[in-house]
Amino acid sequence: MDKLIRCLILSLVVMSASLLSGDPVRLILDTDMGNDCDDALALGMIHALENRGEVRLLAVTITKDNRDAATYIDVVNTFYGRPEIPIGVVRDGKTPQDAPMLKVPIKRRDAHGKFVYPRRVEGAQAPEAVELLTKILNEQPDGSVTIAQIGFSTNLARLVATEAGRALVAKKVKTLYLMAGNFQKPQPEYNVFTDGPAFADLMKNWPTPMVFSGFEIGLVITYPIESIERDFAWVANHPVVDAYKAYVGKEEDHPNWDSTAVLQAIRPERGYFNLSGPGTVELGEKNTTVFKPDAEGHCRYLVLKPEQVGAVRELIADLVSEPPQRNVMGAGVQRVVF
Ligand SMILES: [Ca+2]
Repeated sequence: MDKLIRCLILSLVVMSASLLSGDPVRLILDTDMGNDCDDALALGMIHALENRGEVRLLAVTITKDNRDAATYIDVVNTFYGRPEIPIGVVRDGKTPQDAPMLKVPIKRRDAHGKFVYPRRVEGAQAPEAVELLTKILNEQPDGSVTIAQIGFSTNLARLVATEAGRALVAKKVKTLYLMAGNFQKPQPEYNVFTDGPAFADLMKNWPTPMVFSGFEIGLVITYPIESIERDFAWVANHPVVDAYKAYVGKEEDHPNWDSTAVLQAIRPERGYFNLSGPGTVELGEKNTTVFKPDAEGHCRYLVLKPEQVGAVRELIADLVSEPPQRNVMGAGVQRVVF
């Protein structure tokens, strides 16, 4: 009998351990949606991985100061059956310009005058990003949150500008993944130079580990145009495809910087990339990123594994083009009947 009870206890322990390791990554996405279609690809990929129970998207915060960005993100979340995901917007932020990759899908109407892509909120109604980040982090268990920053550092630098903000991040955030910088050449990278002071502040104040996907990674891991043309045949209209076409404007593969940072954030243990040793990152001359090896440093950057490039490229394309599990009809799109 004793043996049986011990066996039962052991299997319960094993079961709970496996449940624990299978817990979805609690993710916040901070994006400059609208400045390049790779943010839209990354958001589509997150939803596909959430369908598989690998991630839970807690919130999306935006550093592009244009309200269409929030509307478009809500359109995509609604398309994937998750209109409840909170969205926060930057105040007095960078790049307020309108963007066709946002305008085209959010304005599209069908023959009856209805939106092709329903949405829950218009951007103007969304709360301020740092307030939302503070609220969401406070609600999460300690040490449980992953953040992926795939735009400028405006919001996250503001979050850790105060002692209270730094303490909250230190308590709640496991790792920050960033698409930022260039770790191959001393060249300025868009996400860094668009808000250089915010990047410098973030590097000074962020209290937990950071993993960078530099410009050189997404430049090689492109999104294949064949996928845009062939892999979405299951649906008549798709907001990520609309964004890709409106942004790229021609039939070609497009660098996919943001999805690489997000993939590593959700699947850090799968060996898609090598990791540099530890070090520090700071803002260099002319908005370059300077990495200094340091055993005490809490920054690392992704290094390409040449033998994995093809596999990662296909994996991301398969995930982005994966059909949503629910609410496809509710999202006002037509499923192709085979
Ligand atoms: Ca971006």
